[in-house]
Amino acid sequence: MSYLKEVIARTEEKNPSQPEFIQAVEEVLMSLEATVDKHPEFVAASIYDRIVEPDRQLMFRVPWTDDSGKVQVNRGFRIEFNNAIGPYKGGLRFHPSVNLGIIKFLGFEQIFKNALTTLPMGGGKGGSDFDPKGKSDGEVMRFCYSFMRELFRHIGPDTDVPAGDIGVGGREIGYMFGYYKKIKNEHTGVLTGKGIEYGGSLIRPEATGYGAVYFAAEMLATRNDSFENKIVVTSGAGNVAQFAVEKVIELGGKNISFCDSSGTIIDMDGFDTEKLHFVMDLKNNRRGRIKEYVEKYPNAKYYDGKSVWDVVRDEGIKCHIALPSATQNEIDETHAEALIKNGCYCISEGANMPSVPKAVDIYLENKILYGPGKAANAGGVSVSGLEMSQNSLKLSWEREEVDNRLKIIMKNIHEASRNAAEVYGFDKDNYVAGANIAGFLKVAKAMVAYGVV
Ligand code: NDP
Ligand code: 2IT
Repeated sequence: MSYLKEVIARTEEKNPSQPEFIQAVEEVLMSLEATVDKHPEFVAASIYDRIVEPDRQLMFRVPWTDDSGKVQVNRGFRIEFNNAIGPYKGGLRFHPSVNLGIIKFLGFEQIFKNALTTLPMGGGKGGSDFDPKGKSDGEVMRFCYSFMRELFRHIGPDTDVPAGDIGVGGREIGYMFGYYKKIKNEHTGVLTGKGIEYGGSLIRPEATGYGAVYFAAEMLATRNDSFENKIVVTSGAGNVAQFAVEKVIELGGKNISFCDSSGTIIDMDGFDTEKLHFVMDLKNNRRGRIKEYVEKYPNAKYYDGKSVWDVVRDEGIKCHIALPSATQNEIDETHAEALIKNGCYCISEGANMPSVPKAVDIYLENKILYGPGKAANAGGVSVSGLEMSQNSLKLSWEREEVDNRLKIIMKNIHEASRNAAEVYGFDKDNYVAGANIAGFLKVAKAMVAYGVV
C-alpha cells in the first residue's frame, strides 16, 4: 500500500461514521503522492498524519427557549483544524444535517482553500444542527445568543474568526456579533460577514458567488472562451447562488435555474435583474420557497422534490456551464454524465464538495474545465480576509477596491493551481491536483518550520 493510502486507512479507522470527512481526506491526499517523493522532510515530520488531525474539536450544548416557552437543545461545534499559517478561519453552518463529520470535512477543506487565497488564515469550521427554517427572528436571536455564550471563550480576532455558511447570513452574524460585543465589552473583528454599519466589508455578501464566476471566466479564458451567450445552470437559491447569477447576467450569460431543498425552477428565458431581485427578496426578506417564482413568472416550470441536477438529467436540459451552489454531494455520477451529454463543459463549484468522487472522475476523464470548490469558492473567505485587514487597519475600502482585489486573488488561485499541477507532473488543466498541491505545500512547509508541535 502506498504511504498516503496508509495514512487514509489510519484516518478512516480513527474516525468511524464520518464519511464526508473521509471523502475529503481521500480527495486531497490522493493528489499528494508526488509531494511525498519530492519532500522527504514532510514524511520525516509525519506532516500527512498531522494535517488530518484537528488541533482541537469543540462540541457543546446550546439550550434556548422557543416562542411557546419550551426549552430546546441543540448541539454546537467548532473545529479548530489548523493554524499553521494564520488564525483559524471558516464559516458556521446552521442546518439540521450538521454533525461532527460534516464540520470536520468543511474544516479540512478550509485549510487548503485558505492557503490558496495567499492571505494569512488557518482552517476552521463550526455550526449547529439548529434549523433556522420556520423559526421567528426572536427564536433565531435566542439561539444565536446561546451559541455565542459558549463559543465566545474559544474565538478572537487573532485566534479564530468565524463567518457565515449555510443558514448563517447577515441576520445571524448580527445577533452573534452583538452578543460577543456585549459580554466581552470589545468591538473587534472577531467575526466576518458583518453588516457594513458595524465593521463589515463591501463585496463580502457578493464575494463567493462573484468569485466562482471569476474562476470560471479564468478557466474559460484558457480556451479563448467566455460567459457571453452561454446557458448556465446554478443550484441553490441562497447567498452563493444569488450573487453567482448576478455576475453571470453582467457577463452576458443566460442563467436558467435555481433550487432549494423543496424543488427546482427552470426559466428557459433566463433571469434578468428584475427576476433575480424577486428571488433575492423572496429568499432574504420573505424567507419563502423557490416554487413561488412560477406564480410570479408562469413561463417558468417548477419541479417538486427534484434538484437542478435531477432536472438536467431527466429533462435533457442543454447547458454549457454549471455552478453548483447548494450543498455537498449534490451531483452524483448519473448527474455528471448527463451534464456532459447535454453539452456542459465548464463546472465551477460555489458549494463545498458538491460533486461525489465518481462525478469528479467523469469530469477529469472528459477533460472538461472543472474548478473544485476549494479553489472556485475561495472568494468568500478571501474577502473575509480582506474584512479582517480593514478591521485591523480601522478603515474601510471602496467597493471597487475590494472587487479588484477579489478578482486578482481568484486569478492568482487559478494560476497557482495550474502551475502546481504542471510542476508535479499533472495536466495543467487538472485543477483538482493543482489546488490540492498548491494549498498543501504552504501549510506543510509552515508546519515543518515549527518543529514537532
Ligand atoms: P445559504 O443558506 O444562503 O443557501 C443554501 C441554499 O442551498 C438554499 O437555497 C438551500 O435551500 C439550498 N440547500 C441547502 N442544503 C440543501 C440540500 N440538502 N438539498 C437541496 N438544497 C439545499 O448558503 P450559502 O449560499 O452560503 O452556501 C451554499 C454552499 O456554498 C454551501 O456548500 C457552502 O458551504 C458553500 N460556501 C459558502 C460560502 C459563503 O460565503 N456563504 C463560501 C464558500 C462556500 P433551503 O433554503 O431549502 O435549505
Ligand atoms: O466555506 C467557506 O469558505 C465559507 N463558508 C466562508 C468562510 C469565511 O470565513 O468567510
